[in-house]
Amino acid sequence: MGNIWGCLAPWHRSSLPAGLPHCNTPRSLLQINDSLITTYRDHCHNLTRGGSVFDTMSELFGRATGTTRGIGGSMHMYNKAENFYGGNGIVGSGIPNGAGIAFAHKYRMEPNVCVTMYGDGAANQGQKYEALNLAALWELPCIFVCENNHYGMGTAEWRAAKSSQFFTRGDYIPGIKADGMDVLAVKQVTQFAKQYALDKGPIILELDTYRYHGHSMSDPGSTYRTRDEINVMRQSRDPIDRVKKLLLEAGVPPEDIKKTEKDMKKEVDDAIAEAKKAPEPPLTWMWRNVYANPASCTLRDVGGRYVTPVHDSHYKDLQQIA
Ligand SMILES: Cc1ncc(C[n+]2csc(CCOP(=O)(O)OP(=O)(O)O)c2C)c(N)n1
Ligand SMILES: [Mg+2]
Repeated sequence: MGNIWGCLAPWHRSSLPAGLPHCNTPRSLLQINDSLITTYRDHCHNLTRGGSVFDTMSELFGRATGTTRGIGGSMHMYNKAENFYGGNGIVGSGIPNGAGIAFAHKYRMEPNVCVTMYGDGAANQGQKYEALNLAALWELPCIFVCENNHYGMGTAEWRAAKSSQFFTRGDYIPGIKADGMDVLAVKQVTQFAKQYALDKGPIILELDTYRYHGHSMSDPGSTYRTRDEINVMRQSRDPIDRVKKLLLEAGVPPEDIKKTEKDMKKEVDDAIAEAKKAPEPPLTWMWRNVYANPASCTLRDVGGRYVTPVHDSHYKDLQQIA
């Protein structure tokens, strides 16, 4: 933990609705040209948009080899080349941004949608309703995905939301509720939603999932629910166990599944070991991506000193480490 910069959004096994972000064919499934924007729980999304376990772990450890070169941290992973717009620490802020990205797709007459994800806690925010209004008014190709894991920060959905039927809370925007722990259900509902969004405009998907852990390091996750509830969820709904069961039923040999699991654990362990050895970003990168043209201004730092930030083109060392 001591190695990780910023707030750790735990890499929950079930926090990303199974099956959503990466499908290549046919065209009605999500493609890499379809945009994705999400909450601060962005680690798995990064993996589905060109990221590796190594660059994800590097980012968590604040290393220069990270997805955002070690200066973004847990909640700020992006990949512009793969149309992944983050990753954002501000709850709900991805919702209007997602509507904006969908606007860009429509404006450029691209056959693509923007998948815009938010949590059940964020679903009560005012900015969501402004974004839904414009998305509906302009028939933007946006799939709004409410990742309903039933809990917010130190609280439960029933304490925070008058209605927890999040798929109905788009008023004039239609919604579907699906089991977010069922990879095939998510695939199917996403396929439908993409076609709908392209033909008619925005749609809401509420994907029912579950958060095994507390919200973050300061939330033990046990003050607003029982341990029994968590155990029952793990035993009956875990998305990975369900896929395993499906594979076994389809005749995949158990030893093949075991080998895959072993290989994946090794890949993660190796990536962690490598990431820990990687260099930290140099201090000169501090101002990168903060100002479009930082050389043209002078800044006063917290110590009252005046500094002139260096322009991005001076960061030759970036290429050396990248
Ligand atoms: C605008 C804003 N308000 C408050 C916070 C603090 N905060 C971080 S996460 C969170 C709860 C979000 O719950 P939910 O949307 O359900 O997401 P989950 O953690 O369940 O994935 C809060 C209140 C924040 N980051 N941004
Ligand atoms: Mg939640």
